[in-house]
Amino acid sequence: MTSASWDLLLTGATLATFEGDLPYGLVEDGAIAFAGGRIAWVGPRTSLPAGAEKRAANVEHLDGALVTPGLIDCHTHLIFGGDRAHEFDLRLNGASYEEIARAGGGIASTVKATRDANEDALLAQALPRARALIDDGVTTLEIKSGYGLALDGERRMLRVARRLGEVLDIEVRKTFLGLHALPPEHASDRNTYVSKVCDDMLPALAAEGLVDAVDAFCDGIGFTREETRRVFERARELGLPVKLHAEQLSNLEGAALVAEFGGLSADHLEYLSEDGAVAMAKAGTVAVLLPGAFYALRETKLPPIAHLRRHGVPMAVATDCNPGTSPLLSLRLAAGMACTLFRLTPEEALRGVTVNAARALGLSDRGTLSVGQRADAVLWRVSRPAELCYWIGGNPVHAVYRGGRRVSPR
Ligand code: DI6
Ligand code: FE
Repeated sequence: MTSASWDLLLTGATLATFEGDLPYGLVEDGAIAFAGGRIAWVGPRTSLPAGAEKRAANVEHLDGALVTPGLIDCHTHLIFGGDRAHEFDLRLNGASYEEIARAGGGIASTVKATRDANEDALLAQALPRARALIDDGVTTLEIKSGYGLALDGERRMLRVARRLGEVLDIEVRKTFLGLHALPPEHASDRNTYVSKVCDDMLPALAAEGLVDAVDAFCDGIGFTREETRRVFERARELGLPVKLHAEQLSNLEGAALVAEFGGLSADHLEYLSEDGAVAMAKAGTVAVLLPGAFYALRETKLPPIAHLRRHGVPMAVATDCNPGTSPLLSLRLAAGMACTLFRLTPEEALRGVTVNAARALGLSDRGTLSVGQRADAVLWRVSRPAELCYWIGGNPVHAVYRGGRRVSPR
């Protein structure tokens, strides 16, 4: 008996590889093999080498079921204290945002609840949210800080992000979002806060290995271009990539700014100008579309998809999971909403939660089904890729593999 060289061989699969020129990179009656946490073989079943089934420790025949790369949620604020469901209720009973904010609500209430929670409490609250995303097909998750807004609180959030990845055996990419909101103690002195972010918080957290990328909220109710530029310059000195919440509620030309720094992504983009799209295309900056926030805010201004397509800007889709503007716990639903609300094609939306989401995180070892990539894959109980965007609700996941290991169902 020969010893197995593949850990798992899946045959009779419909593979959406997102490789090559075919729509979805589709391979009908395909086969895919994992070995040592990587994809060792992928292609039509009829091209498998002779005796392939004997080379595998485990073989599963899928009867036409769909396999995609593991989904990548490239923009979340998954770690936070409390929630804002009560405010949602108050608003739908007639209270205004202003009244709620005056009563200490809004983002300030999440900052307070996050500051009041210790690491274990934050982890316990985030776990079911992360599990919901994983059970829905996610194998790589980005999580931002930004509800601590001081060194201790930001550190706590990023440490919890790291622990979450360890506990759940998925990869968590950690993004420092010190310029998310002005903390109450700096309400009348924003310059000091920006200096603290650039000179104290970011260098300290980067030295602790807690920062994979740096983000900011560049907007009328967030931070100016000049403030954003300051934190980007510090990120560049530290060798860290940047990304930006840009053009969500108004056009401050944040997309051009993040492109100037060769940024990984510009996110939201409802108010993006065509010039901004051109700058992103030149820099290779990914457009991350967040239909959950568009929906929850009942936004009416659509991101300029035609400009993004015309200039060849890669588009990703993410949940933006956060307690204020996008309490969304399904990346597959985000992809569906990108189709229904933003008119992406299902192929664009699915490239947006796989290969282009990997790019938005600067990761080249995942996002497609091809030899040498990480063995991150989802087996679905559907047979056509478009179904992933078409069905609303339900749970079509059969199994989720990360690095060749099954992470859902557990
Ligand atoms: N844009 C958003 O939509 C969220 N953050 C951001 O920069 C809102 C976060 C919250 O309301 O808690
Ligand atoms: Fe966000």
